[in-house]
Amino acid sequence: MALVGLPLAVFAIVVNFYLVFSSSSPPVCPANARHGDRTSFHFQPAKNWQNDPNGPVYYNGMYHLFYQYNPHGALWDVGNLSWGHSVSGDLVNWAALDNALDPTAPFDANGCASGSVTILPDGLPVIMYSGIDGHRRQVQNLAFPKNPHDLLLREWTKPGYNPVIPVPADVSPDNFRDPTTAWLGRDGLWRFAISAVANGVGATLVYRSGDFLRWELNAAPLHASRDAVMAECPDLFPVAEHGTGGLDASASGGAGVRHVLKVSMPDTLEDYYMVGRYDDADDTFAVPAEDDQAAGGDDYRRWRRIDHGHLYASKTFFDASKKRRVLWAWVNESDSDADDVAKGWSGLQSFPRAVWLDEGGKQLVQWPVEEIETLRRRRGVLLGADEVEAAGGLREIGGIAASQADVEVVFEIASLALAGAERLDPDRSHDPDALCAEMGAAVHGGAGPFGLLVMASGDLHEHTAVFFRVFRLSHGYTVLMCTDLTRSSTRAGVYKPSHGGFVDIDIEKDKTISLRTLIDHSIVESFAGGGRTCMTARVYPEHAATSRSHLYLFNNATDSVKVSKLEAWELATASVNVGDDGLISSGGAICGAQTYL
Ligand code: DQQ
Repeated sequence: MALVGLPLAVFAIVVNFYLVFSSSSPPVCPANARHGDRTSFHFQPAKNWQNDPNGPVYYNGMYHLFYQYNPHGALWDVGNLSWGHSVSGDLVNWAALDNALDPTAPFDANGCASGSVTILPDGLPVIMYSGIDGHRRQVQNLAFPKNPHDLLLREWTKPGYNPVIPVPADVSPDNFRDPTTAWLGRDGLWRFAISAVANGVGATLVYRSGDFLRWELNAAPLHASRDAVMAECPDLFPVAEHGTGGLDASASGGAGVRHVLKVSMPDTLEDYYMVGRYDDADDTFAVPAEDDQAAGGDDYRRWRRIDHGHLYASKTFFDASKKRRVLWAWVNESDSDADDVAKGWSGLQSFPRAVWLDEGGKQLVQWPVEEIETLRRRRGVLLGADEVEAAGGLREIGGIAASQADVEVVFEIASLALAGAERLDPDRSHDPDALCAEMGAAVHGGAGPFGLLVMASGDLHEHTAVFFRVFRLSHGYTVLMCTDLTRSSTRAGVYKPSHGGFVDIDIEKDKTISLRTLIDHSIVESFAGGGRTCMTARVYPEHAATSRSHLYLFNNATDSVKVSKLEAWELATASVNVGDDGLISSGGAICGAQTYL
């Protein structure tokens, strides 16, 4: 379906119709697609490399997602970085448009890097992005819709007066990038935050402007870390102290509102955040004293993780239509460059997540947006009793295609099982990845491991385990969540780490722990404790090319574990971006008889 070049009115109707209704009409896959790894409901362009989500916005009834895109190949190539652009009516089905930005001007000749969209008071959106100029300096540029009446924002103009912000004298020219969505202060001035290395220190800086064109750097950084050289892709957003609703970026600090500062650490490709207080007069962000101590002061690496797995460069936006805050993030590949070239693509976006503040006020809750339910088709059933036997128990969840599924299970932990929990040396609690690597899914324990085996071959030779292990502390208990990838693929050259993170819940009081996992061919996104700990992993099971995948509950603890809730759904394949050849290269069911669900 060619979407570019239609008259506007016809185009808008066609896009809306297409996005809402097309998921029921099976598209065809390109003959050369490597079907098994392509996803069925995660966002991907039809082909080539993508990385960071850029400028997500809800505008005039349509969701827009821009993303870092190399239109010329499946590998990272900074000089070619463009802004890919897709639109959606429901955050699930997407139509591809032409690139919004390409590196064509002196102020972005070496790449259009990351940035954000802000809606101005007259209702018009503006892009602010980091261009890499002809001298390889990172500068900040604006772009405006070419036709303000085009609801789809198909073409963007880069004014000749760019850059609006050149590199300041004390900032390193190759470390000045990734402007956030701007917010309006009570004094009527716009602000945005940006990553920089200023005077040799990694900092998140704030600029102010009365007209969005002339910007002045605030003397104090929003936040700085002595320990981090550069923290990129900052995001500062307000959260309500109570409830699950989201707030617009310009909701100022005050009663009932806190702020979250998130940064991305390039050395480890990990995203960290802290809930704190934003001072809207000084434009500084402070971590509450008690959390500052617990979290290790300004060292981002001791802040909370957005996701304990394979996920980076996250960015949120306020969805005015549903009054919620939604998070997107880049999920990189874990296979080899040669595999990516053979596939013809690289990189996914996480499934969009609604984000809000936990009632305790210290951590975020993340949950797949409710629109995922429009993809639910067949319901899975637990084969056998609602209990998973001790030391080797395995129960299959049957009746569904297990390679594109949404599974939620609640495990009930009896006090008896807790009594068997092993003691955790407090020194070891700083490295959950190492704990999970040492005590994988096959290592039997007192109160765990128990959880899910996903993307499992019939003989279990390949499987990915997402599981919990409860440990005893000097006071109370703690729950470790792991994703064990060691058996996830027999393919050579695949990175198969163990991901780990603690789940901040009171297991002794709750006596239950929940796990929701989205399985989509080569990605496994998990949400524990109702979304308080998230863990994303990439998997490349070889069996999926020739046979179906299975889904199990397992238990390698000393006592049996009761399943008090199970909701497992097979998901339909969404319409995610149409290729130039008019074909949709989605994974799964509709990619031909040789592909197995
Ligand atoms: N990727 C972008 C940068 C950002 C980094 C360029 C994070 O702007 O700092 O593609 O992945």
